[in-house]
Amino acid sequence: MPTVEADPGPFSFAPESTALLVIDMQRDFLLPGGFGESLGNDVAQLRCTIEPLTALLAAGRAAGLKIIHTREGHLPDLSDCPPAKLRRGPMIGKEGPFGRILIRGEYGHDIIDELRPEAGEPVVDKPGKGAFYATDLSKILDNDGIKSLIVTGVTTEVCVHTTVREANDRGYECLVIKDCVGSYFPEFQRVGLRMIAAQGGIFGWVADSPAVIAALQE
Ligand code: TIU
Repeated sequence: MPTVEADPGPFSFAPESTALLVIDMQRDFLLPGGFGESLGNDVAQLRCTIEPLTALLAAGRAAGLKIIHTREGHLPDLSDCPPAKLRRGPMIGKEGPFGRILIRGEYGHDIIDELRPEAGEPVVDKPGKGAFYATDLSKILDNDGIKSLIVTGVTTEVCVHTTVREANDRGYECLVIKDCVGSYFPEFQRVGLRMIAAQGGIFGWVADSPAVIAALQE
């Protein structure tokens, strides 16, 4: 069984029951000139994940891992966007540089070209930060007998954390890949990763992508 050197200890996984989860690698969050940058964020903090994630995706596909992508966003009429979210994110649904911000079907809502899903890879549209809330993710994982998740994407302390915390509660073993998750805030990236593996791996493990790729190629 592939085993990865991880924090707080070795992470072993069976490829046939492991999914590689790619969270919200969307143009609205990652493209220069996009929504994320318009809020004053430095998208370079997220874009540094693209290259390692491209390599990890290739290795995951070659090893036969199930690949699942997610996108955060809402219906065009915003009927699935809680008023409380809209109050603190009044730009959601407004016309942005890449179409209506975080609206399904818009150019900015879709996944960046470098990490385009391949045919047959599920793309889970989610209205919230977590990938389980109001989605079919749990059914998709159950139907394929998935027990372990290798988790990547953005942002570390928001959508990645929410998803991993719930996945852990649901009984999945989660390995978060530190160079394949990104935060606009270096401090949150550092502390967000520490939180996962602290206390003996309170809700997961943390490793870097070269260690996972090496384990997949063993
Ligand atoms: N995908 C995700 O993390 N959505 C966010 O809104 N993240 C922020 O950090 N804003």
